[in-house]
Amino acid sequence: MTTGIAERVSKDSHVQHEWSTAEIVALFDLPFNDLLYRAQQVHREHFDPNSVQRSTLLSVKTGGCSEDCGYCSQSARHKTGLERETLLGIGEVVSAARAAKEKGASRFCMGAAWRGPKQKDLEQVAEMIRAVKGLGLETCVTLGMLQEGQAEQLKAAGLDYYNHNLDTAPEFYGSIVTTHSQADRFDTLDKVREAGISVCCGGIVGMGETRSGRASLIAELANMNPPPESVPINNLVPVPGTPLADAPPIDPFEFVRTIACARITMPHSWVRLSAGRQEMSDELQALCFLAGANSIFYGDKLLTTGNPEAGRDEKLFERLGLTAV
Ligand code: SAM
Ligand code: DTB
Ligand code: SF4
Repeated sequence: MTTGIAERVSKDSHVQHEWSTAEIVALFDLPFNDLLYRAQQVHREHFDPNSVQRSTLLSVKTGGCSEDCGYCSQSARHKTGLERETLLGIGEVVSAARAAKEKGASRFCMGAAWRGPKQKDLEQVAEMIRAVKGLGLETCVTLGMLQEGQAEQLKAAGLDYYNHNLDTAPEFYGSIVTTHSQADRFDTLDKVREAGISVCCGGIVGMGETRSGRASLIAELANMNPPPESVPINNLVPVPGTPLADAPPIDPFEFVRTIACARITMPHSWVRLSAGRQEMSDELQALCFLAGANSIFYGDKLLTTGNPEAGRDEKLFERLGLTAV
């Protein structure tokens, strides 16, 4: 029996967290080599250090989202010049999934720019999940907030993972998003868990948060009971027209430290080196793998922004002796 996450948050003062923010700040503060050594030790206890899981993303409904997330190209409130698209047809989704499988992805993730799905939309997404699952791929969707009963419908269609991020420290969340709260996010995460779907939940760094803010986000993730099976760590992709277009980039070593802290505090989770990889050198990505990242998005596009071409990733895997899960 898992503890309800929303319940844990509303009774926050009574919760005995396994990881305090201060403990995670102390990890961040370690000399870089000590932190990486510790992360690598934890990584090797629980995973093959030379295997990396690969998921391909597809935006099945792009743009026009009612929410005001300050980083997002798809919010209707920001003038990003992104063209809105309606929900893709099943044929397009199946051919993209088939191509992803042929290129060597093991999971196919479908994202929709919604506050949450309407019942009619959910039925169409369920059909997509059934079709993708039928190709022998693991399935993941990210559709926003779920209503009662919707997680069960997704589970019945064959959904393996639901992605719903906490995105940033609780004390910073209101500076980035005002149209929903972290409590709303926890409510959906509880529904996903209760339906028996694996949880994919992480966040974004480089939005102007402090080191303590990054530690506080990691503490929230690590103290979930159980922690998410998959933890995407996104480096902000600054999108012109969004409030965060000019956010100063995070020091790359601080990004690696964030990965290492996630690995140490969530030893059994897949830690995903997510958005922002296109702007990273091969050397920086290698450091992220050394710090315990063992999953990536694979394919030329994320949802609306770029990702390294599959060929570049293939070469990097070969140079580092990595194998795909
Ligand atoms: N609407 C759904 C939601 O908010 O959960 C699903 C789609 S949303 C685009 C999925 C995640 O992508 C966000 O939670 C955020 O972590 C990440 N993301 C969005 N825009 C980003 C950006 N510009 N840079 C880095 N990560 C981003
Ligand atoms: C996640 O944490 N990162 C992915 C996935 N979950 C859905 C999305 C990254 C989006 C980056 C910006 C874009 O392409 O629009
Ligand atoms: Fe973007 Fe999702 Fe926020 Fe909508 S809810 S603006 S798609 S991150």
